[in-house]
This record gives sequence, structure tokens and C-alpha cells, in this order.
Amino acid sequence: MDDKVTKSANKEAEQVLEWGESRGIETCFTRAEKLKPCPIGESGACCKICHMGPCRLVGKNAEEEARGVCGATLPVVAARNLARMIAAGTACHGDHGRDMVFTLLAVANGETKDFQIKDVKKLYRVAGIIGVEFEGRPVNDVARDVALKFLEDFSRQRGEINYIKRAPKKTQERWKKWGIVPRGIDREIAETLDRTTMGMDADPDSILTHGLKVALANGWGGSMISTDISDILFGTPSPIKAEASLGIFKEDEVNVVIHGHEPSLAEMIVDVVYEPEMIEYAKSKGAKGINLGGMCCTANEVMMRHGIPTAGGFTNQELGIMTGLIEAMVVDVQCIMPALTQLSKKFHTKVITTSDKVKMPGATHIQFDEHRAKEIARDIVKMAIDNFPNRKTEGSHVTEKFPVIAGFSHEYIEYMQGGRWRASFRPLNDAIMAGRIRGVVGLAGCDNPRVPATGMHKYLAIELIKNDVLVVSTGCSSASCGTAGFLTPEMALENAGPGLREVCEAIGIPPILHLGSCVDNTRILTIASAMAAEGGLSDEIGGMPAVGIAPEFITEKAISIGCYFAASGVPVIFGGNSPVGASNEVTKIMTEVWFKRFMGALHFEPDPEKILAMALDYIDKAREALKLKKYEPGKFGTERVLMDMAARREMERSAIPHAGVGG
Ligand code: MSK
Repeated sequence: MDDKVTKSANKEAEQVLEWGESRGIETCFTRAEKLKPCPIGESGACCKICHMGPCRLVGKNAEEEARGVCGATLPVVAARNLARMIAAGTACHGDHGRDMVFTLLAVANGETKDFQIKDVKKLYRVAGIIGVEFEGRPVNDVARDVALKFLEDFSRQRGEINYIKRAPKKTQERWKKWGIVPRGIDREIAETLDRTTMGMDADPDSILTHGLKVALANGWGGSMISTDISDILFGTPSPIKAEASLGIFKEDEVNVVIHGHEPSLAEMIVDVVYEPEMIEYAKSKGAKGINLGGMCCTANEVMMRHGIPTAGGFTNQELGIMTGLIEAMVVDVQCIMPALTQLSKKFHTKVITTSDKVKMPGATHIQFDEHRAKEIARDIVKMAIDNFPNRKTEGSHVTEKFPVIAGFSHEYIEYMQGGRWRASFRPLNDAIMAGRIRGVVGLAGCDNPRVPATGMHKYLAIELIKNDVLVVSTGCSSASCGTAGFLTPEMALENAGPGLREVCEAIGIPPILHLGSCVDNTRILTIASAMAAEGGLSDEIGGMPAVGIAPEFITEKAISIGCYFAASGVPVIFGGNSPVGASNEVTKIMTEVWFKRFMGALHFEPDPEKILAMALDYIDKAREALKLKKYEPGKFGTERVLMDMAARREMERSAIPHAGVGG
């Protein structure tokens, strides 16, 4: 890690921050400096579930001796805290998915003319997976049945959510064996809250097992539904050029930022800013045009499909306003800092909230409604244009920006490996088997002002590709890589190890593939399932030479994502201190016990060099267990020891790497 960096590892962000600090402007970085985390709450040792407390379970032998007033032990308290984080994260992604289902239903019922079904092929593919008849039926009838069937997935009281069947059979068998196949998404969230309240489940393993169940309801339910419906409505992404940086804003144009997570309103705004009347209107106010940019995951959604540039991830949102160039920051849901409205008073930026679930004093609220989507988008863009003459000269304008290639969907990755008629994952599996590609890392999650923001992502991205590890990125990790100039094919030439470079050059792809937003982590699940089905590696998600890393995680959503990957069979390493670090028992369950049961794990490790070493070790041990060629940089081969049943059983019992790490 570069220790010259101070608050943000992104040069442009640092420039704006320095400008703001010289004027006494507060940001999440200055607040993080002033406000140290409470060490008791941070490590999961504080129980505030009932009003006999809050109980702080601290002391020399807290694990064995500390008790809350009700008698709850430290592992119980830590496990309950973690389960509630998973449930909250699942609720966020679940609601996102549900809103997408309602938009699809409105389209199918002809209640909105503003959205259309753009990817009929994907609709049919989804219909086929969930058992909706599609041959010879009108598209809208199929879409209606798909939407209704997904709505059932939210409220189902018994049985299983539909998408569970997309996982490899062996992965499903593990879930069945341990009783974590989710029923309805809402049902599992409600049960988590019930189960973790005072006087309920007091067995840490049982609490955490349910935690995995609610996490799976996110990964194979809410989030996966969300990704698929977004593709159906707005198009399945394929590679597209864009730009990233706080330098995307234009001094002579109306700058509109769309920030949050849900793509529906953002899609309409993309349409509206290109309308000739709207551009004329902007000119009438003295601007040369309208410049649309994104922030956080709404940015990822519209970048993946339209090449709309991003101003960066979570920690750049205040800095965007501090450029003094944004006429309107339009926010939908999740990861919106309440500080935006206070900060916007110092500039001319209008903060526009659009969801009933995200209201902020000082913001202008324009409620989004999918039935009048375009009309609302026009009102918002007009409001931004009307604000252009109010722009002050105040602000830290930056100019540098970086090219980005985004748009790597499951479907495109399959296509790029064999074309339209031979699309498959065979070349990727072969490259891994031959040792050209050592393994795959999903680099995901937030950027965090408590570390030099974006710095852990940058460090790990470079080091992983140097080690011939293919990186697939999502969320603010993609923004961190994009604003550093890492999302280009040239990165392979300059930084990738020899094997990965050869593969990237042959296919013409960057060594870091931008897969989309936070909900699009589910693209990694379906890719891993396809790799298992392709053969030659593991026949389930568990056991693949693959690791998930969220080095700067912040949100409950990230915890939920980490847990659904762990339950699906992927070892996951989070940066920062563990939110359950106070309990060795809970740490052991998440690392050793989950690895034995699911071949996945959840570690917390603040040191980026150790994260890298752990990830490579997991990958190498998985290669060894699969009897793949030993990874040696620059030495490739095709030889592979075929496995008999005994060898496969041995693989099941393979050593548990990093047992006890974390916390
Ligand atoms: S936006 S959840 S800060 S990745 Fe998806 Fe970024 Fe984390 Fe929000």
C-alpha cells in the first residue's frame, strides 16, 4: 500500500478534499477522524436488543464469563448482532428487487408506456428457469407471469424460492442438509428479527445458520431477481466505453448526478437528457448542453448499459458537490449520506430525493412513480437546468478523468468465450486448469473513509492481476478501480502476470471485469454455477479456486453479500475489524464450521497484504485439492490428474485454510 496517501487514495478526490479542508468544509473523512468507533459496539459485544440494557459484555474473560442482564453470553450477543446485519442487508436488496418486479408488472399490464421489455431473450430464459410457459405466448403475458411468480418469492411461507434451482446440484444438497434453503425473502427477514430478539434463540450456531438462510434469500432471491429484471427491462449489458473520475463534470454544461441503486428513474433520465427540447432548454439558460454522471451503484447500472460516466463511489458523493459544478444530485435509495443536504447549502447544488423511503430535510422531494416515469424525469432535469444560472464560481474543479470499459454480464462473458453459437465457459475453465489463470477473485463492496479510501481496492486489484488472478469487480470496488484508470485492456499489458495477460490479449478484455452494481454480485454466482456445470473444475461452487474480497466494506448489505457467498461455497475476506471480533466462538463458526459445511467462510482482516496472502493461499489450496497443475508464473500446461471418487472424497475433507483467522 502506498503510505503517502492521506484520506483518499484517489488523486482527484484528495485534490477536492484539500481544497475543502482549507475552507473548513466537513466531509465523511473529517468526521471519521473526529469520531472513533466505539470498540465495544464495533466488535459485536454490545447488546441493545431490550431495555434492560444496553449490556456491554467486556472484561478479561468476557467470552466465558460476561453475561447480559438476561444471561445472554458474548457469542450469543455477537451472533445476534451479525444476524440482524444480514437481515437488514437482505431487506435492502430485497426491496430493490421487489421494486423492479413492480416495474415489470406495470409494463406487462400496459400501465406504463415509458418502459419496454428490451431483452425478450432474457425474459424467456428467466421464464424457463422459473417454470413459466413462454413458447407462442405474447411477451407481456410471459412478463406478467414472471413478475407474479417473483412476487410469490417475497411472501412464500413454505417451500423454496425459485432461483435456488440455479445453483449446482451439489451446492443445493449442502443447503438442504443444513436446512438453509430460504422460503420467502420477507419470511426469512421477519424470522431473523423474531429469532434474535430478547429471550429467543440463544445458540450462536443456530442463529448464524439462520443468518446464512436469510443471506441466501438475498443472493439467490432479492438481488438475483433485481439483476435479471433490470436486464429484461433495460437490456443485458455488453462491453461499453465510459469514463470515471470527479473530473467528469463539465464547466459549461448542466451537470446532473444520479446516485443510489435503483435503475428505473435513472434510465428515464438517461433518455430525457438527450431530448432535443431539453438540450435547447439548457442552452436557453446559458449552458452548452446537459452532462449526466452517476455515483455509487446507480452509476454502475447506467454505465453498464449506456456508458454514462461515474464520478466515483460512496466517499466521492460529498466531493462531487464540492466541485461546485453539480446542478442537481438526484438520489434514489441506499448509501445516500444525510450530510449531502447540509453540504449543498454551501454550494448551489439541489439535492432531489425520489423515494418515499429516503427523505432528507433540506432536499427537494419529487416522488418517483413508474407509471409517470418520463414526466417525472423531465421535471427533475428541468429543475437542474433552472439551477444552472445559480452556479457560483466557488468549487474545486478537477479535470483529469480515466477511460473505462464496463458491461461484463454473465451472458457476455459466455459469449466472448465462443461466439454466438459456441458460447461457453470452457476456455475460462481450461485457462484455470492450465494455470494461465491462477484463480478468480470477486473484488466488491464499498470504499471507506476509515482507510485511505479506494486504496485497498487499488492495491489488491493490481497485486491480484500481477499474480495471474482474474478480477471481477462490482459496486464501489468497480468505481475505485475505474477512477484509478484500472478498467482498461491496457492494464493487462502493463500489470497482469504472463498467463492472465495472454488470456486477456487473446480475448481482448481487461484483466479486471466490471460486472455492475452491488446486486450484480449475483452475476458472479451464476458464472460460478456455469463454471461448475462446464466441468473440469469443482462440480459445485465450493472448491473452486475463487475467493471474494470486500476490503473496505461499510454496509449491512455487504455483510449479507459476504454471507451468501460463504454459504454458496466461496471463502470471503473482508477488510477492517470484525463486527463480531469480540467472540472467538462466532469467529470460529464463520471460518472453520462454515468451511466444513459449505466450503465457504467469512474472515475479517485489516491488513491488505495479509488479505492478498490469504486469497492466494485459498486459491492454491483449491487448485491442489482439484489436482490441477501447480500454479507457476509463466509455466502453463494442460496436464491434470483425473479424479476418482476417493480423490473427490479427499477433496471434501481437504484442510481448512486460515482456521481461526479473523477477529
Ligand atoms: S454503493 S453498498 S457503498 S458498494 Fe452499492 Fe458502494 Fe457499498 Fe453502497
